[in-house]
Amino acid sequence: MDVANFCSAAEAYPPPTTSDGARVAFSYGTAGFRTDGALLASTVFRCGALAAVRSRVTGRATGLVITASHNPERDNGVKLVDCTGGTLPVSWEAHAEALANADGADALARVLRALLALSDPAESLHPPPPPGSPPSPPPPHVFLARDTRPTGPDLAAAAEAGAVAIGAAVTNLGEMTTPQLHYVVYAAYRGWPRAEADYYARLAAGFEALTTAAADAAAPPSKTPAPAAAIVVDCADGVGAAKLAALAEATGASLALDLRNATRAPGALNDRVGADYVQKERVAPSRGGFDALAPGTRCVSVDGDADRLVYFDVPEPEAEGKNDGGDDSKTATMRASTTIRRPVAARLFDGDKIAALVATRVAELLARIERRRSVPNASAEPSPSGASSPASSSFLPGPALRVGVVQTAYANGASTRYVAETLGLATACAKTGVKHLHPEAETFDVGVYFEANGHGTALFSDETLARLEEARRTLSAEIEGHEDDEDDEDASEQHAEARDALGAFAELLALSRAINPAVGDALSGVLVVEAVLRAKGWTLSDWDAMYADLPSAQVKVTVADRGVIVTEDAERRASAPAAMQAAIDRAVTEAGGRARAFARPSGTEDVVRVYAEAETREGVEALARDVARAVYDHAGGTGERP
Ligand code: 16G
Ligand code: MG
Repeated sequence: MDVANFCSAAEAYPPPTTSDGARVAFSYGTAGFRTDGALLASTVFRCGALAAVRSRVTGRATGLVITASHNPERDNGVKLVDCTGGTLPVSWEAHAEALANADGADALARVLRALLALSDPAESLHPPPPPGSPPSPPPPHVFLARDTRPTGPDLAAAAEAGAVAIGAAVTNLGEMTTPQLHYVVYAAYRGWPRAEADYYARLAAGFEALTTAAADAAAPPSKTPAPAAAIVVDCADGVGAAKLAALAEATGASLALDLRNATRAPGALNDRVGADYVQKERVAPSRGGFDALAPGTRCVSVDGDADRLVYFDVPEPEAEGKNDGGDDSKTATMRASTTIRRPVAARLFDGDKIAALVATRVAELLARIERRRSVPNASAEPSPSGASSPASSSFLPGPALRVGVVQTAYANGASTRYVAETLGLATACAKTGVKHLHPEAETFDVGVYFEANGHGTALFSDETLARLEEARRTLSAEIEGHEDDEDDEDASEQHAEARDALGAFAELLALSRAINPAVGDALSGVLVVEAVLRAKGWTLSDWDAMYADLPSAQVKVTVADRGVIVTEDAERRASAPAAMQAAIDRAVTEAGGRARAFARPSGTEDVVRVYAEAETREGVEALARDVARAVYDHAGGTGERP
């Protein structure tokens, strides 16, 4: 890798300065560098080099996406994708910042040389690279993609130039969603087919298998899938529009999508449309004709780079007034910001509800697989050890699978309670951002993770998939071998159980293929939600009835330096300033019942975010205000006191 060549190429990408001549400082943030697109060329050029160095150190291709997700169209950003298909390890974010902020050719060369001296990736690659065949493409190699922002082509060219200048090869994939690029890198790591068509084919085949397996198992007529009415999708005028069209084509007639806000009109991207808008404001997208839809129409919103989704519907007119004025879980920020025209209230199915839905189905399928087989006279002959059932009596030999749901501090307490108490599954809380949730989910055999804002997926470990596949094969052979035993009553009961378990295996394995295994993905999210709703014969109202959200509120507080707030316990508490946390504790105690609140510095904006939930709307508003005041008073608030 040629540092001198890189430094001379870097001269074409000078770092920006502010109006008073100071250097703009870049920080990696919750999900990469993100700011006004006009300021990013030097950062993106240097990130191209970082992705190349990371590829060299890991011995595998890495990725880079030019996107600012749900931000306004003038913004842009860069997210680095690690060779495994996940996000850049947190330990490398400091390297990215050092490179982005290196001042002058000497400093740049110094940072790069230090990086090139690294001989191993620091964190172990998970899973380890498959043994045997040499990596393809050979390192250093960077896969590159961008969303539809006007600054995208130039920034992608800058990223490519940076990677090439340091000696890497680049595959520029043009426009893609963020999860598609993650999938390309994930597939390359495993030696799988990685063309865009392969991504659609995998998802479509998984969806087909998922819906077929569920329909085969649907015994009571009430469980037969409803005819698929078109789902109305708000594409946020982003890159998801074209990709959803391609996905719908790949799935054929089994999934009808009515794509709205699928233009490339200047300024339209994320402008009062998209998952972020719908989730934060709890209203339908302001464009796309959502106000004219029949109440109850099933709708989905994705964000600008299609890595998150929320479902919603527009309630009956009489319910709408109630929802608009008194919806318990609406955020307090909503009313102030929805001034354009009276927005159409939406009944929201956020990331918490999606996680609960997916976890419910996984738990149901596992219950069918892991239940004890009925063995004639088994209860009359307890095993010598006194154990009531040998482990092998399950359709899945070996230890029970550990299924967990990973959320953040923002998850509504009612959803956590539903997962833990109604489903009986493990729950875990991670810090905000996919880079924190994903590794936590990997600690389970099946880890479902979602942020309330709609970012998430379900991860099946390789070992789990191998176990499920093996057990399914064994069971299938066993069933074929006993096809003739149907006249025997005991045998026929066992046969029915075995068939049911076989169906559950098929559905679980199909689920793992319909979902993007690399990262949360709005496209695969739609497939999975649709398949589960169909399998359960559920309407949106059935889904909504899983649990009722506790009233919650979010507010922003501006402070002189949000860095003074240090969080702990997955951001649920602050270790500093101590007086701020003490005041928050007092406010929570006063709110009583199931009240909860926290304050954390944003990783994407210069604000402190306050979240509160309580048993009543009045209670939560008072709590949010008290916590905002605690932040203002003890963490250096600026402007007007909340
Ligand atoms: C980024 C994160 C998102 C997180 C949000 C929080 C990814 C891919 N995106 O958009 O997960 O919810 O930041 O922003 O990780 P905040 O730190 O400003 O609250
Ligand atoms: Mg996004």
